[in-house]
Amino acid sequence: MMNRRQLLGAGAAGATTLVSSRAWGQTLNMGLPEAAQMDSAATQPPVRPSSGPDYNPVVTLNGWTLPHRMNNGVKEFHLVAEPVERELADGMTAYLWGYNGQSTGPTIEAVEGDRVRIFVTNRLPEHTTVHWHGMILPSGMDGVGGLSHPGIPPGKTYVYEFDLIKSGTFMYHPHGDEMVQMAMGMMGMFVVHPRDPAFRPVDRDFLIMLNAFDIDPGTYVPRVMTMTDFNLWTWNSRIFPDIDPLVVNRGDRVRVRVGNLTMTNHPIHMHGYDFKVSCTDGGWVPEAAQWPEVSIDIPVGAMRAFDFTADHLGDWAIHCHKSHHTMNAMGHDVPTFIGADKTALTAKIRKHQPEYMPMGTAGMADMGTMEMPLPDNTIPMMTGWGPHGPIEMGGMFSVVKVREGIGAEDYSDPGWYENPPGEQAYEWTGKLPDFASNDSPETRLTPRPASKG
Ligand SMILES: [Cu+2]
Repeated sequence: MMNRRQLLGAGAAGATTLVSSRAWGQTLNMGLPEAAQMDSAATQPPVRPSSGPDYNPVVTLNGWTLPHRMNNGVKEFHLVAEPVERELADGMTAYLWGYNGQSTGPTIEAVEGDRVRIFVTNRLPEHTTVHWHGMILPSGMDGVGGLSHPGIPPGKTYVYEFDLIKSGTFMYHPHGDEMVQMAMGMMGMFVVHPRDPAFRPVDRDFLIMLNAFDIDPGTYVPRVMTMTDFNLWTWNSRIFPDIDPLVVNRGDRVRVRVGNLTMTNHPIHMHGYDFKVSCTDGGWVPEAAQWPEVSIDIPVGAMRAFDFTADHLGDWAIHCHKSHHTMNAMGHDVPTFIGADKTALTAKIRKHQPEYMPMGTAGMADMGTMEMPLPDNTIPMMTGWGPHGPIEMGGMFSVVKVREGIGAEDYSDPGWYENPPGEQAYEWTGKLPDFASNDSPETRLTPRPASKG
């Protein structure tokens, strides 16, 4: 007579060939895998594979990779959908919904050909599902609540199980009360590495999920009914100046994978380089079909990965090219005062409000240096200090830091780049300094053509 464990095992065995029901019964029914938790918004080091095919793991900016366990040849993961507190930047925390302690959720990494079993426990106050965006899988595993399977009720755990038949960059998010749950921060990325480690290998592989929130200054919970007028544009639920830099050793092959689960497109622009789109969430782009770009538009509900070789030393901005998306918590119904003379008005207002500051008549750059008292739990619209002054950015902005001598596993911030003599814009004071005619190969990317004559 079989006990309950053996019966469960017998049901799940299906067509697999096993030595004895007792042996696999013990391994198959291990109970729920541990649900790892993360309490930090710091970028966690990449997790090298401990078994199976080798691959170069990804680095999720201000994120982490979900651990797995092997169970009878199946990679098992445990996602927990739950309310989380996420530090968007120093001085601003949001009350979101996410996975395993964070929003965005942890990155799932596996290998083409793997079978994965993903336990999803719902600790939200309403049902949820997980849709595996871009994956080719059985219809009933697709995670559309009501269509693929019933919603996962609060307190319950569902199991998704499927084979990873192709490599690439995919995403996961709820497909039940989707508008609310995604506005609350529920999303993550799912990277399937090629089975052949020699297929388009890179040395550094960064992941960015574009997301957005509408959180009034001084409050903690996003407005979930906002459609387009978000005030916080985030990468992996993080805003500049606290998005970590992309640290790269000179000469590295680098890939940046960018997913977009916001409600608008984001043209991601990287300075100092040109690059090519190597992969979409539909698959790898054949090399003959790639063309050079310096900005790539990431459409809504899509992923684009681009590759480049890090030949050029320096601190290179990488950001969304929609200028409103590199601002933090700003209001959009503010009048424009460019060119207006507020002198007389200022005198009148100051009779009643002595601290009044006239703003905006000469542009808004003074916002970058001003230290006005702010409500609790917000950060300035334009902020961040570089080696040469205020950077006046926010939101979707970071820096690619290319240096000599960065160790293979080192992602720590190397500080600011020091421009060599002759390689930094300078003030004209009436005559050119000596370095202006310096022909040293270190200070020129291309040698000056020999003069004719
Ligand atoms: Cu944008």
